Amino acid sequence: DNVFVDPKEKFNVTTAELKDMIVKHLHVTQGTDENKANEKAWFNATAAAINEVIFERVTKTQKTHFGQDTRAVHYLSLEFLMGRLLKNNLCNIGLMEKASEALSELNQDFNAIAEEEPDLALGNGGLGRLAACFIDSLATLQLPAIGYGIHYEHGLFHQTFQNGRQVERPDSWREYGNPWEICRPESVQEIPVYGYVETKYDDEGKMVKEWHPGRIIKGVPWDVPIVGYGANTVNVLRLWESRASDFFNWDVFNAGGYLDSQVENVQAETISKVLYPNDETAQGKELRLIQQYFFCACSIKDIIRRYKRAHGNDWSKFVDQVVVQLNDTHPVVAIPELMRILMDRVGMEWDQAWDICQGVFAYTNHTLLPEALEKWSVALFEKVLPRHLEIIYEINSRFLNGICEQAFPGDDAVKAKLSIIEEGRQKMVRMGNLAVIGSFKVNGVAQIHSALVKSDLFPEFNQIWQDKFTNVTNGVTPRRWLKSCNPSLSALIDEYADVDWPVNQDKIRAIEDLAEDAKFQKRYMDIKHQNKVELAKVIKELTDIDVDPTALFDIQIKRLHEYKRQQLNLIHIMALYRRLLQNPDYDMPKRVFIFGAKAAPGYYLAKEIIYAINKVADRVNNDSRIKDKLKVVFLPNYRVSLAEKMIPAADVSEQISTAGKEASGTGNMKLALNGAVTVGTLDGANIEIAEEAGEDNVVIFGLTVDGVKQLRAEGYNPWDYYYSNEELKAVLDWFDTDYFTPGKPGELSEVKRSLLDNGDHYLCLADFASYSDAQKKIDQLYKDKKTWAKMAILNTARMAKFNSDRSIQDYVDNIWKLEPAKVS
Ligand code: 26Q
Repeated sequence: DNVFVDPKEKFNVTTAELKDMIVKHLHVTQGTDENKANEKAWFNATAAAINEVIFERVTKTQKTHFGQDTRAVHYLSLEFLMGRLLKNNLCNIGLMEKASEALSELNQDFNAIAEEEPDLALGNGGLGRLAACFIDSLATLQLPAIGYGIHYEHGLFHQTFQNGRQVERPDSWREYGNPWEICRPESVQEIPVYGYVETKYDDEGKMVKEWHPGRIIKGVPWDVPIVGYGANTVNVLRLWESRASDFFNWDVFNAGGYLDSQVENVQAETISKVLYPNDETAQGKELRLIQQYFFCACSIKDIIRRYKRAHGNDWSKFVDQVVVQLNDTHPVVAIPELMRILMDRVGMEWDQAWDICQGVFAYTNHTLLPEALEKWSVALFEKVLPRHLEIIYEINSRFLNGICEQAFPGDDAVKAKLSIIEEGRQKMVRMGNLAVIGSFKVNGVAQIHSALVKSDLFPEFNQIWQDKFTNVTNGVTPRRWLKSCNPSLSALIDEYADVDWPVNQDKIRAIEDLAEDAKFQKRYMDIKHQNKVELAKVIKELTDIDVDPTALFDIQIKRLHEYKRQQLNLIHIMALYRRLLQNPDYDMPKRVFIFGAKAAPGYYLAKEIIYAINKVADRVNNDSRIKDKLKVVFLPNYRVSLAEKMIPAADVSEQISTAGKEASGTGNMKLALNGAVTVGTLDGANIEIAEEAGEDNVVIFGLTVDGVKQLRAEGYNPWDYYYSNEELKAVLDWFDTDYFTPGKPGELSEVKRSLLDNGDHYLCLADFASYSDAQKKIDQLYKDKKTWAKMAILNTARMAKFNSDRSIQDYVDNIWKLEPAKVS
């Protein structure tokens, strides 16, 4: 039953046939020919050719799911950070080699053509990329699933550096069309916003609520096919685009007010115009609330439409057929929206509607940072969604007077804490509390994080509902993050592991036995070296910096955030630089520190840290005294497609967040899988990575979660560390000089200030000495080539736990209760 079919065996398309298909599309879809076509046209024609196979499978999959009336998961997320799709789709349908052959026989460079594709950057970072890995795994595991999100016109901004400072430019990923999406006009939805609520009484004297919306927005769905590995199941990602409603404003238009009617169009289209570039900080912006509601309302209507097609007005099976996973609190307004539809449209009583809601929604928490917990002012909510606010009040009062009163009789302090409404000068709606009260399961994303969700974030809710809180450790898809981004290492693994390792990742354990085999070590490290040569070329192209591929490549790639502590990495680099200046024979292997990170445009200190890294890089890279022993590279515009080039070339993976702050991390998993040794704190999934890889194959440093709590309780004073560590003091004082910004002393002082005057919130100084020792240990290990190769190999061999297929199977077993559906 579970016989694995190598994707390569799946479609018996020959290279010659594929060539004909590509050329045909050059003619009929691109309106050009083999002689005239540029690389963009070749890319589009190649995509169109493989879409012949893919869209066939979309239809088959949907027919199967409808025919078998399967239960399905609906993954609601404001973000899907998909990256490029050409190679991934080719990999998953097993046509990678043939497509590459076909194009080279047509005298085209396959890699150059793949580079033409813009990233689908419809997300900020970890949370958005997790959603992308999850829908890949859902399709691979042949599970009935649909991803719902927003069809942003502009994804995450494009980053450049001007004089070392971040400059943002808009990202226009579909300016010239996108071959992977199809519009579904037959499934358009109309979404109300604004207006007021009228209370009425029907014939039987029952109170009914009628929402008179101020505006109607049209939601247009675009479907992106999600090809499972082996292409048995091809699910879809459905992205909603906002438009002005057709029937609105014809009066104004006909009365000659053409321009006035355009204002409404512009406002409606603004909703899906741009992705908010913040992560981990929620600002209460009206447009953001409308974005959230718009896509939730479209998605809930779509779910109900599909359910009704199978079950008509019989609502009794809804909770058996539908589960909705909420990716953080961002889509939580879906809960009151479903209540509204069930009561105001279907005519259900409260209890029945509430039972359905509680049977349908589950919520994933991705952060404990207080600034990231979403709150909306009651006044704003009332203006945009007046009926939803009423429903939220009702949910709240039933909870406080019912379950909460039973659990904590008369305890007003607990009630104030658990209330969905925060009282104060500005009343606020707490989306986290609504999410917990309205969901049947709440999960964190790594063991330690889930434990902290229970003990620190929602302890009273955990007391009320012990079975509600659970853990699902994150994962990443080995198809994109090993097979397709690191083809040489994959080919080596193919020789020793069964062909099905991309789905049964524990098969890679086969190379454990070879970890100390000199020949295998050489082959493994030769591949690593070749990947570093390739990355060195990219570095040269993007920054004009020359780096030596025999040097240790040390990589920190993630959003720029104080808690992720790129500034700790920076002060350690400065300490190394100082050691080399003081002692040119200072014993360390050549090292290249490589960064990739975007800062939220409004995050002042994050941008100062980027500037400081760039300025230190300038000085260090051009200082002949240190003889290239140290290089610092900040690659601009970090994104999925750049990650795919950096990760296979990493020797060291920097995972150095303050303990208790990084919910999980997923870059840590990708880097370890590709043989990088983690330098990390005991935070998020680092803990589980260390367990799996083995304590000897990672380098752990710094305070633990308990250590952090204890230090804070004692009263943390960064000045103590400044005065007691001569090197640390010298490095911090360097920020105030003009050493890195000639003629402009003090340009980097903000970084120092945040670490001293402003209290060093993330304990960089407390962890500095331990971090520096960890790096010395890395230096020693790297010098011993055999030991290093063994560590790298064992990291690759032992990462099976972090396959997102395992994460999805955990969701299926503990939360979703889904069955796979075989598509013939
Ligand atoms: C909220 C309100 C308004 C505007 C923006 C936001 C917003 C957007 C994105 C808040 C947070 C995010 C993103 C959070 C995120 O990426 N969290 C990361 O999730 C990963 C997947 O679970 C974890 O591995 C990381 O540890 C966590 O930081």
